[in-house]
Amino acid sequence: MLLFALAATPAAAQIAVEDAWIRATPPGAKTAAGYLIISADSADRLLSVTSPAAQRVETHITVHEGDIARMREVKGYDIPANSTLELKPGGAHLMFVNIKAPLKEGMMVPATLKFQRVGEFKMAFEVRPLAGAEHHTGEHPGH
Ligand SMILES: [Cu+2]
Repeated sequence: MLLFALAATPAAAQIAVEDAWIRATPPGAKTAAGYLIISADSADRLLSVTSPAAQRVETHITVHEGDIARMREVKGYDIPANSTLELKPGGAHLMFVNIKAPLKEGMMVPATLKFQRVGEFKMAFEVRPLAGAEHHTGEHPGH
């Protein structure tokens, strides 16, 4: 009876991930930005991310200094209990560094998220087109 009771105990903390995607890369690119939304029912911290598609994955934030947006590496992200952490274009993002092959639309890129509380969480990012809500090439008046 005791063993049965222990086995039936549900996991204490849960993490859910949605809308995980990576921007497709132009030829020769060494880095790619990844985005996702993480929900946690207990306070947790995303410590690090690894992926077989890149030499390393850094956790970045975007800091605005006047008109200039700069990326800065941070040591992971806190996720308060019953809340979501949203990594999105123009804000916090994952930076896949030294990618091993170009990322093309429709590919799935596996990754492992490491959390302080729930431990490792395996998931995959969908590669989406380069031209999206935010793109930096062409079409700017005055260029
Ligand atoms: Cu970055």
